[in-house]
Amino acid sequence: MFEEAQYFAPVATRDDGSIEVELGAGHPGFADPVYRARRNAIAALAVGYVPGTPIPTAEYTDQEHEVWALVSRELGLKHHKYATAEYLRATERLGLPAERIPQLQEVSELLEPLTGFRYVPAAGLVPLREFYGVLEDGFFHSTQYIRHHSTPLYTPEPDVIHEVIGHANALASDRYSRLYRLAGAAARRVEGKEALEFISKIFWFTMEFGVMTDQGELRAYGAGILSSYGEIEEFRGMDIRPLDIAAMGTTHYDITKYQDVLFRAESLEHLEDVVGDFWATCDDESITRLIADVR
Ligand code: NLE
Ligand code: FE2
Repeated sequence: MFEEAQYFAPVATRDDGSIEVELGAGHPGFADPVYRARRNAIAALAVGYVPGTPIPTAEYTDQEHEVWALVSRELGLKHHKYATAEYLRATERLGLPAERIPQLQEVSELLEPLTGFRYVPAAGLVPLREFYGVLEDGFFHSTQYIRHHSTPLYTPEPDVIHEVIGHANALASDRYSRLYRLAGAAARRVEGKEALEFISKIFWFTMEFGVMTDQGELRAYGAGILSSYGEIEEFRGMDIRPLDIAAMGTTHYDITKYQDVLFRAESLEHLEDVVGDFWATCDDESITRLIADVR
């Protein structure tokens, strides 16, 4: 029940000190050596990063900027139809560039005055407790490389489009960013691995892939749906279940595919009441009880 889908890819250091970020065989860039080299070089910028210092600049190629511009345009159109009003308001507040990839430093500087959130570059593999824990302090770990140009509509791993168009826009909302911070506080409060994984699954089915009733229809607020112009066209047809802490915390998912099980909140207040309150109050004992009830 608790096999962990890897969120960030593992990183290996080669003998010459350069790094290799693991890439699954199903990734569209798997057989493209030029892409793999770019991904490794951009990921290397994050190695040794000290929080609070400027995030190193990634010199993106024209082709990479074009991928951003294309995805940005497609998502801009689809968000009006499929994203929640709160997310749409937050995108206006943040004001990301549409024609070029913004630097993470720039994203961080746009975000901080709004909700206090700052970006931290991640080469790969950030331990769960670290990734979630620092959310409480307003730090968000982010990849800096971009998806493969052959498949702009969907990528099976977090990339700069997902982190920024999906997450930074949501983090520009006072109410969503508060939920991220509560997830962080919960992750720090628990001691057991099972409890931490339970919290991370609630995060997955809400801040990553959450949907809710909004303006009378099913709309997405989860970053993983909002960063893919392929998946965003499909989520309304998936298996939509009622928001339920025990169910979300124990349902298996595969990060590399369109999510076929989604959980629906009835409103933003409903999400805050159920998930916000859970994160604000949960501990190892209460989570163990929830898991036992499901089994
Ligand atoms: N599938 C997402 C996208 O294509 O934007 C990225 C991974 C989200 C966990
Ligand atoms: Fe994400």
